[in-house]
Amino acid sequence: MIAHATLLALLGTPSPAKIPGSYFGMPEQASTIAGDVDWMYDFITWLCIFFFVVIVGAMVYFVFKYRRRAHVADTGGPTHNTPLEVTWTVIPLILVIAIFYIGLKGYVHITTPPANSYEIEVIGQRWFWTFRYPNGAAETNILHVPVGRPVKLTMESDDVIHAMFIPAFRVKQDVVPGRRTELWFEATREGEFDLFCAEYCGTQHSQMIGKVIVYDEDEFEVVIEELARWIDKVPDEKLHLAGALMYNQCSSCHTLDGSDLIGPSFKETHELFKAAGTRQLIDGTTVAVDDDYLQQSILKPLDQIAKGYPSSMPPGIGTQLGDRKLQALVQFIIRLDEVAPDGNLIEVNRQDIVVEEVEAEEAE
Ligand code: HEC
Ligand SMILES: [Cu+2]
Repeated sequence: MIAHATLLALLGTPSPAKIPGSYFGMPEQASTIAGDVDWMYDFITWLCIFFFVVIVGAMVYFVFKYRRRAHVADTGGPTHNTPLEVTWTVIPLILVIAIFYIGLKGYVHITTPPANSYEIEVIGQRWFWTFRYPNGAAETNILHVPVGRPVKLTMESDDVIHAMFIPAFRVKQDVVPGRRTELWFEATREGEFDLFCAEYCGTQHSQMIGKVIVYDEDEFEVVIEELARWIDKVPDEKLHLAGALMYNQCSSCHTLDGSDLIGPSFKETHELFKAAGTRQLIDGTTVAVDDDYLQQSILKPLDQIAKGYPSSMPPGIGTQLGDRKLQALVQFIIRLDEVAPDGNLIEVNRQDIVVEEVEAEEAE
């Protein structure tokens, strides 16, 4: 940012650090680049305001001063003024070159992740985000990151174009099927910030929202460690409660109260299971709604499509889960009357369902 500072000095404006946030309704600043982005935004806006006032002011003034009056002869007016024309060409030229230069520097900076970045894999799907960490931990719609360390997101889409947008960090990047895109940031403050999909991706696009949680480095390690292993610490008889914690991955398409969304309500599926009922598939066959059907429906959503519904369940959803999480979701549907008695999910806390000793049993 040396050149940045030099230019600021040249332009006679205060250094960015001294500007108290943004004047133009930007959200809070929580990353290393947020201050620079806002400074540039404010600078361009003030520049526009300044020239608007000067140019429109002069125009209005001249309209009055040189308005047509009866006793003044029409002399034709000036046609040319070299010093004036050079001035109004050179000053804007310097300004736009300065803006381009700072912009280019900033662009190169925000598109080049530092070599020591912490890497997180991101998958965008209609209509949720999955974040996967180097230790195998995964979480939906909640991105955990350390403060004061560059974080690089490597992003892929499983279906259509999405876009990762974290306003407080001032970063936004398209997530495109068939291509890996990257985005990096370094959070400067601990706390919770909004995360959005910023590319219209279908009917439930507005549900594709999440949170970034920023921790100090030690706490971050603990959270990620816990995230990788929590499901192994849930005893079998509480797996349905673990499933309840994962329901947010399914909620954009499956309700709990019997109403249809994109897919059948889990209430209906649950009732079919209890009644040992069957499901008609689009290929004309009928299949029993049993444990196996539930598992296969989650693992390979495209193999058995329930009649009357689109084949729009994301194929990748089950393969990312691992066996125990898959069991948790199956148990969640089987025991739905306990987890969502009246169509509303009961409150479940991860701390309440994990048991430390179980880990040893499950490990062998
Ligand atoms: C993008 C929408 C979408 C999401 C997200 C989604 N599903 Fe589905 N799901 C569907 C559709 C559509 C069907 C019906 C067509 C079919 O059988 O694949 C379906 C069918 C099912 C079935 C079969 C139900 C029955 O009654 O026949 C199960 C079980 C299921 N989903 C579980 C899940 C679970 C568990 C999740 C979350 C981890 C999930 N789905 C997420 C769209 C979705
Ligand atoms: Cu999206």
